[in-house]
Amino acid sequence: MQIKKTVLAILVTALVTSPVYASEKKSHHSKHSSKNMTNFGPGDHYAHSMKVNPAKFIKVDDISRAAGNIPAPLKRNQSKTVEINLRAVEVIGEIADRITYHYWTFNKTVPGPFLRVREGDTVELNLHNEKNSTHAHGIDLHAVTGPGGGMAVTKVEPGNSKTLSFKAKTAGLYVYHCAAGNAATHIANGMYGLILVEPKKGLSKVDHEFYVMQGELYTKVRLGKKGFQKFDSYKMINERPEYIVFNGRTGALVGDGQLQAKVGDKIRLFVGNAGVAKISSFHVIGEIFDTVYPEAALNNPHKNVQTTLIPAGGASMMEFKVDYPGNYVLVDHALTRIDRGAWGILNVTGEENHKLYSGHFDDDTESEKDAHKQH
Ligand SMILES: [Cu+2]
Repeated sequence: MQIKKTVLAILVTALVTSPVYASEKKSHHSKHSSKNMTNFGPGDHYAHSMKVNPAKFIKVDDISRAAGNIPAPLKRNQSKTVEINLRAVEVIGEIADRITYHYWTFNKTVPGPFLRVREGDTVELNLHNEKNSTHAHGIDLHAVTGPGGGMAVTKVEPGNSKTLSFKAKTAGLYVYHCAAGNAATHIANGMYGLILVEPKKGLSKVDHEFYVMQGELYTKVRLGKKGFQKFDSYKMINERPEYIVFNGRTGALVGDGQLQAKVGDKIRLFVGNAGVAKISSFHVIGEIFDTVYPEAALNNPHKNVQTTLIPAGGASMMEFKVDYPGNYVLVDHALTRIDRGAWGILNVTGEENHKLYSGHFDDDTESEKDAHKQH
């Protein structure tokens, strides 16, 4: 018993005096948080409040990344070395009309760029952290095998750059995110995206591919309140987001941002969930997914699925043909979340097939009304 206690004491002492652990704790406490609160994670303390002067950051017109903004399928038959340049940029963007937020981003949008490489490629990823950033940033890509998924070699201070080299050895669709400091805080503030490692034989041909990513925003003041919103770390640790959104803000995939297709088109959705807390029950109202690659594992597709789970820090791939014109609403089917922003529109144009679907349509469907209101 005595021996066990001694071993435990040595372990605890080693942990507390470990240089990395000690320095992170110290720098964080001095900057941001109360010393009275206990936390048990290996990263910085979650308690985080900082004075932000919005005037010190660039204001972006649109924080969201367009769903169609995806590199084309790769046509190569060989592996190569791919260079990727990312910038950690803190900006002011709008969660909704006149509701602004200090977003932390990769390349000034949420989600960050859709990265596309081929199985077997060597990726050289350069990460630059802008000079005016308030924090060190870094990147953990779930496509990487190795400590921190890249984070162990990419923690970069403002004004500096770092390079990570990795072999994309396993095909799949993966989340990437910043994991510096308190990782959850950096994700909640917008630092996430998807990387597709295309299998050597490529993916099947489709007419449209779309990039959708669910995320959460933890603002101090309640949903809908106008003005500049501060981050609330207590709401984050209590897993109570005010906003749950697709592609960075409310209404990102509505109006000009809606997904567009024609009757007969085959669609592929790449859907990621940044979390940081909630599991997404992803569904498209009025559609059935012909094929789902659950958790984006490419080898075991499921057929004819209505709703698919996307874990926090996970992704899924869905394929389906659109058969009838109209608006199809993308949702997290934990449906109260649509009022927090988690919805978008897939608009399909073309001929009606009354054998497939008929009845008297409302002049203005609910979803269209909402689309106009948002826009
Ligand atoms: Cu970060």
